[in-house]
Amino acid sequence: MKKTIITLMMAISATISMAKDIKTVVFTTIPQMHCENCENKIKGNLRFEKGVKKIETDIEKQHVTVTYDADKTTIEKLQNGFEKFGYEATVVDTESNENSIEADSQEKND
Ligand SMILES: [Cu+2]
Repeated sequence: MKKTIITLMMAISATISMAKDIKTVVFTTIPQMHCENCENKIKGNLRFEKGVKKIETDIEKQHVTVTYDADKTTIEKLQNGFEKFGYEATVVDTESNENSIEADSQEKND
């Protein structure tokens, strides 16, 4: 039984070290988004930024949620990306993906 647990833990840590550092950040923008055209403008421009995986917009909350590869870009670089097409992006929330949360808890177990 103990062997099984150790094998399992080794398999999990191998998976974590191989996993990419994918993170999520939520921005709010100036100017605000008003319609589908604004959303498309942000999505259409930002998706060309290096390391951007996914962009979700929410007009009601004025949120632009960007999933990005933290090995390839940073929040600052993403904000610079917004500036290129005339938007100022402010961070309202950040969250790490499941893998990095698991990696954190495993460190405590050691
Ligand atoms: Cu608009």
